[in-house]
Amino acid sequence: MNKTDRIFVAGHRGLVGSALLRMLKLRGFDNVILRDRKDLDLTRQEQVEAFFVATRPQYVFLAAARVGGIAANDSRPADFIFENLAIQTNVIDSAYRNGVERLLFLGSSCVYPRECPQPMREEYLLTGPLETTNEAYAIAKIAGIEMCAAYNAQYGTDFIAVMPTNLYGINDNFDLNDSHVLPALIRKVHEAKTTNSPHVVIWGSGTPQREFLHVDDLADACLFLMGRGDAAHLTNIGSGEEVSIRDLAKLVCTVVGYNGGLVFDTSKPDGTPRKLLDCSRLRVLGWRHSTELRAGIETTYEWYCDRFDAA
Ligand code: GFB
Repeated sequence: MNKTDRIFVAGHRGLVGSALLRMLKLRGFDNVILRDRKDLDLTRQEQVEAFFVATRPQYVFLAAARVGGIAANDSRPADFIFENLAIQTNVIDSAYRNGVERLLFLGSSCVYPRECPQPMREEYLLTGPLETTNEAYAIAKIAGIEMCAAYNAQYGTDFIAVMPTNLYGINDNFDLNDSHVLPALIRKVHEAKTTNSPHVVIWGSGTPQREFLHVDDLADACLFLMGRGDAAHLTNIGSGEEVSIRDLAKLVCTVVGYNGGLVFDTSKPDGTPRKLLDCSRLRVLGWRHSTELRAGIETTYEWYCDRFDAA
């Protein structure tokens, strides 16, 4: 990828897309193509085709997606399967028809089977049943991964897919119903502290394990892979470190400076018990994450306070 190449970041307002955009700008890529949703609806095939014909991007980061935490996935499976299938089908096909040199598709670690051996290697894809709380989303993402592979096989395209672990960072969604666990905990604990509440409610049993990666590390890994001819069709991206939801909640309390208790609401789902990625495929290429979890939560919490607390 050269600094003057035309690069389309699909989904540049989201957690991942905005991190990709920051990193591309920082590294001097000055020909980045962006569209807001009101100007380009990626779920509409004609709009996407016309956009690709008009702009002819050479590289595409496909970070546009309907995403959400466990409750959003569980309660709105139709939105998650329709929007993701539509967006990725339109963008991947238009990328092929308009000669895109390389496309990077964002998958998710929830594409692996619920009872997958840990840590999860790329070849474990499609070897068992999925976690039910995010099955619709996972099936859409698997279709995107398979679509990239099918276009590469039949048309000789160079479309790669990455599987990030659970992500967090600035520009995340802090809505208490729809968000992922880390932004939800930052907000809940901060609000408990400011209202002198004696405890914070944590969904589920607190025993599930999750692996977290700061979104700036994910963006760095995506640029790293986009620039390498030897990147595999499928690559896991994670930190290699797991934490239980209970310990994560305690860490957020420490960062926020909250001394109250934790109450576990077991009427809420736990989701998959573990989903630790095996990242040896990426490691042998020489990439490793640089932001440790505590430091990443600290900067995200600072950003949250600047952004929302003043308001
Ligand atoms: O981050 P999260 O929503 O998604 O939840 P998943 C992770 C764990 O944190 C679950 C618990 O065991 C939740 O029950 N948890 C505790 C909370 N308190 C909270 C809270 O206040 N809010 C939330 N959201 N969780 C998603 C998938 O799964 O991960 C998506 O649904 C996607 O498909 C994404 O793969 C990365 O890790 O369970």
